[in-house]
Amino acid sequence: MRRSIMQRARVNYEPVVPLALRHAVKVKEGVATNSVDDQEEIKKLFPNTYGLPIVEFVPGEEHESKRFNVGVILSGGPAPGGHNVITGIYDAIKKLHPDNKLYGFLLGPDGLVKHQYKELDQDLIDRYRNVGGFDLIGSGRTKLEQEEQFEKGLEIIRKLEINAIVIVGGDDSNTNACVLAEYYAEHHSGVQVIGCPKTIDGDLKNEYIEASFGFDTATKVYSELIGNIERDCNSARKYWHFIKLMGRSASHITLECGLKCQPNICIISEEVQEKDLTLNDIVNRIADAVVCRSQDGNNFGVVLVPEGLIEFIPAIGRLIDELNDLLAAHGSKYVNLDPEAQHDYIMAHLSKANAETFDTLPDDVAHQLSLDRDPHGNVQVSLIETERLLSKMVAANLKRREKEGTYNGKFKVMHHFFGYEGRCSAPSNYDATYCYALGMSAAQLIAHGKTGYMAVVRNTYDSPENWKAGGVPITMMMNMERRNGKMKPVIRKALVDLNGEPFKAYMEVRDQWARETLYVNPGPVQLWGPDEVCNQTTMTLALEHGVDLNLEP
Ligand code: FBP
Repeated sequence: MRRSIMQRARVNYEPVVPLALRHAVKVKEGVATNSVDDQEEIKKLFPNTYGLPIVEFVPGEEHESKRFNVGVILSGGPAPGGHNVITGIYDAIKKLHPDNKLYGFLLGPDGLVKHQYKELDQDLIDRYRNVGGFDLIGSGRTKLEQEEQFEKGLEIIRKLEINAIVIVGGDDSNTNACVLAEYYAEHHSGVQVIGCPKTIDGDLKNEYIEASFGFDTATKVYSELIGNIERDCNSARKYWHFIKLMGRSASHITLECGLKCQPNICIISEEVQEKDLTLNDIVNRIADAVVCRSQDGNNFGVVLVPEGLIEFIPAIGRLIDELNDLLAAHGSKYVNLDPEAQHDYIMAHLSKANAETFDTLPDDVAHQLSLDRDPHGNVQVSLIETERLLSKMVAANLKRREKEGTYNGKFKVMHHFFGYEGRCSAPSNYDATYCYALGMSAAQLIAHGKTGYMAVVRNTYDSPENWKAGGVPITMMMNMERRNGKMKPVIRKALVDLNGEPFKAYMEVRDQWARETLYVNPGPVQLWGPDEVCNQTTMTLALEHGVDLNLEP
């Protein structure tokens, strides 16, 4: 892919390396850990990687490091900063021993199983510093859980003399990393496995993981777009914009963008679930705001809708749980039926209460919920057009109010879905620096013989020099959950905490934001920087005036 001027200039950005990782390090071990729940089951499933201590890197003595090779896998949806994890690993392992090698497995975990890889050399690495996307090696969602997959992986690991695998991913992929670490430890294969916390969704976090990388950049990019829409909305004054934002389950992205941009309505799925709200309750709340604003002559507004909403509406959540089990148990018979027969099949097999809920859903939503799950058993919520569903229902609600004589405004809508627009964008300074440090931490965990750990970097609200680095045993974050009809060990997702400060801050102002127009436009992330990034005309104008743009391949 041809590199843009911004990309070529941004390569020169130097992430600040935390003091904790700048020189030789040794490991300071904490006390033994326990899983967040279901301790007995998790311990039984992970006898070799359970109960390990949390580790922190502190200054140590310089000494000659053993030579080792590393394989890296990018797993799941892209997130800004992934390339910096790779450059961080590369620089750190080369510093430990110049003959160390880094291999990238292509297109996710599949690359390991199918033996598709490339060696990452200095030239390649240098081209991808601070560059968004995952395209250096690609990503994929294959679930690593079968013994044959682990054994196939072992063949290529042996061939390339790899000592450790780093899996960069979200909660599901890091669960896989832990399963792989346990398998290789149990079979004394001498292969270490380290995880790295990635996902724009922001739901892989806990006491030790402050943020999953990508969340910072993605929310900045979405907020820039939302801010622009708000400005248009306040200029043209004629549309209600329904904006769906990515985040498969948790509403962290929606809340963060809401706080940054101050839209009229910001729906938080976790609140919907906690208060046992129905789709109609949500629609009523939006319609109330539309009516109230129209009384002041403001027939426009902005509504933020989290992508995962549908699963958090309790009645629909119960329906999805039963559908998951049904599809897992009857999958092969069911997939060959035509859509109408699939609908009848589902209606015949669901419990009465869930069949009633299923029957009330618009056809397209019912159809999406009846489709195959992703390899981790998740409904593909990014394909459900919740923003259209809500706006249609609000329009019907307003029609009713019009007939009753309680509303006579105008309601014209625009729909947007922001997800893919942000998850491959150039990493913000935070994500560039954070990811580079995560890569370095992963390398140090490997050098210190650790396995079954997730690389962590903490204190990231302080200046980067003072960030702390280390590792947390992955088993510590696990509990048992139902997936594809079976109880499985998985990393517990961090949902929006309704008692946390971000949500409380929103609660205090939301009534006022719903009524008034208090939009904020945060602007673009790369608003300042070197001239060649910020002070360029359009390429059209430059080319029209004979400027040589050096369109290097
Ligand atoms: P990860 O959890 O793998 O980081 O992916 C997050 C995400 O971007 C979600 O926000 C979204 O629901 C999903 O991926 C979309 O998946 P796909 O890339 O398969 O369309």
